[in-house]
Amino acid sequence: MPDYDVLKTAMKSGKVADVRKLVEAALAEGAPAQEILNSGLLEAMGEVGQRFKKNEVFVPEVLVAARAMKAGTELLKPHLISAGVQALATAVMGTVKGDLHDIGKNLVIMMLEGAGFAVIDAGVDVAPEKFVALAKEHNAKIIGMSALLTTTMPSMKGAVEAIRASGLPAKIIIGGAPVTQTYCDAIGADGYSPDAASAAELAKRLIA
Ligand code: B1M
Repeated sequence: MPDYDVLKTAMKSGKVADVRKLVEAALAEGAPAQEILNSGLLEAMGEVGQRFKKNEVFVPEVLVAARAMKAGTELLKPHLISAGVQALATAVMGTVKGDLHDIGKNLVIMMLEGAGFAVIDAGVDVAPEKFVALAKEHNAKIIGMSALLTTTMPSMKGAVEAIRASGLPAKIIIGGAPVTQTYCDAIGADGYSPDAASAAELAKRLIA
């Protein structure tokens, strides 16, 4: 079993090269990518978040940890995505307008790809009309939206309205730390999920 404390320490200090080395070593010794993600990278980012909340660390520290997390998740990506699976359907996935957080969005993308979806990454700060345009262009069956700020959540409502008004048949799924099932019901999205893995399961159920 890899020493996840060492990996977490490297990630929290933003040591990109060390994180890469440790993730590669964990994979080489046969640890499952999902375990490395959960027990190493996600736990470390959770701890950074708690310290950020208590003003024990500040934006630059969070940013370097986020960069290290991205470096680690990039290495895990091919292991999380099952090779050669025929795309179930296309999904468009983005972080909503005004919001620049992309780590959760990228995890959801990985899980959707792992579940067999072809995913169009709309990026961050995505306006409702961009979700509509991309979904139309790629004939998407799923539109996924992520929001990390209470101030950007309302943009999800605008996007749901724009998607419904466009007549697109795509199912809309939402998530992100402040998002809840109650909010999902209130804005008329098709589904909410609290984490990336269950977002992929939800998307599969919705297109079944
Ligand atoms: Co920001 N930030 N941040 N930040 N940041 C939070 C979100 C915050 C909770 C920190 C805090 O105060 N404790 C707080 C929001 C408070 C609020 O609104 N209630 C906050 C703030 C205030 C801000 C700024 C305003 C700070 C400032 O500038 N004063 C600013 C806003 C910038 C902007 O977006 N316009 C800001 C900036 C940043 C950084 C740039 C420094 C950096 C982002 C780097 C990046 O993403 N590339 C950052 C980070 C890293 C965080 C924390 C520490 C970590 C977020 C994260 O990546 N978590 C965060 C505190 C925290 O969460 N503990 C915080 C890991 C990620 C995997 O989780 O995205 O929740 P998450 O995804 C989860 C689930 O939510 C779910 O799946 C994932 C797990 O499997 N999920 C979905 C996500 N999307 C989904 C979609 C789905 C389904 C599930 O369906 C489609």
